[in-house]
Amino acid sequence: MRKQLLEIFSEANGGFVSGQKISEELGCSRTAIWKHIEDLRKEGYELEAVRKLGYRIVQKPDKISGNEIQLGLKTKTLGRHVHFEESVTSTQKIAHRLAYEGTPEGTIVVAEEQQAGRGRLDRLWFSPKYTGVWMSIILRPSIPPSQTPQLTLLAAVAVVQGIQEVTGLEPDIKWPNDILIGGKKVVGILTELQAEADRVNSVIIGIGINVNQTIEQFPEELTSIATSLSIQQGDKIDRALLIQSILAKLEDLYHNYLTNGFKVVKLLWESYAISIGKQIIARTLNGSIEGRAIGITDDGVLRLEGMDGTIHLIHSADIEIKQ
Ligand code: BT5
Repeated sequence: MRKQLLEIFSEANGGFVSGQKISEELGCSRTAIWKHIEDLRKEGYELEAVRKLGYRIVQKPDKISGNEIQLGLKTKTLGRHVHFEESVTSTQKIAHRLAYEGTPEGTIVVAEEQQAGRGRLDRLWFSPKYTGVWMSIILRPSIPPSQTPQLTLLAAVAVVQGIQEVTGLEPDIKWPNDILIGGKKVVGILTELQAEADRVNSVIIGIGINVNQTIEQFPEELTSIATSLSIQQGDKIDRALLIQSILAKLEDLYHNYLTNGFKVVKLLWESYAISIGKQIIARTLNGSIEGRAIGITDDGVLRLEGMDGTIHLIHSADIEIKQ
């Protein structure tokens, strides 16, 4: 009932909907409607009620929910199953469990807060309440495990395009998984696998986006390296809309990738990448290599030309771009 009511308001696009129309469409009494309206108010919706005109939504709550994400979603599979929670340790952890239990491809896990959000190599990802997008997406592509790093790059392209569409900002990608604005990190992507030796069961793409934090809301150790979309754009950003836009871009790219391979993704990725052509230091688990980033291979591996002209293939590293 609540979902139907929100759909009616969503169709009205901010305009008034009469009590009579609502009661006809929902098949319930005016008193029942009034109760649902009160429930929406308690959830943080600001509703205006005017005699003879009816009700309209003035402001949605600064919260996201499974409903908010699904209303107006333009995808066929991504986000059609939403597992939403207010507070979790990590959305990745839940997504792993759901993937293992056989949840359909495209299921997403979204939380308002992560108490132990994770980055790569067990690093922490700061994920405070009501301000960001903390989301894990479950895909089940028929590709060998060696090709899954391509999906990290694919996800980065989709996130950049979603951010561009919703905010007008123009983010950069730093190989492999960071999205930056003005040199500061605004998004981190973590791709994890459930696989056998030669077969992928599921790929879990974790996306963390700083959306509405103010600079004061970041812990001190992050203030010089991190930023949020709203700091950059100057306005509050609708997180549900951002999720919808990213899912739509991701679905398009993913289908294109499954049909035509990595080529299109590679071209798009290169057009957003800031590290290519620059002097960089790649810090890997086996030590650091300094040189010029000259591109990525068809598998999404970074090609780095060392000081002595040797070409190194970097599969996993932290990159520092030298000025
Ligand atoms: C990443 O790791 O950038 C991947 C982050 C993925 C987070 C998402 S949120 C949804 C899903 N559920 C999870 O539990 N995780 C995924 P890495 O490249 O290792 O970067 C981690 C480093 O970024 C930390 O060591 C900090 O220096 C910095 N950092 C931590 N929180 C940050 C934040 N909110 N914004 C910017 N930088 C941050």
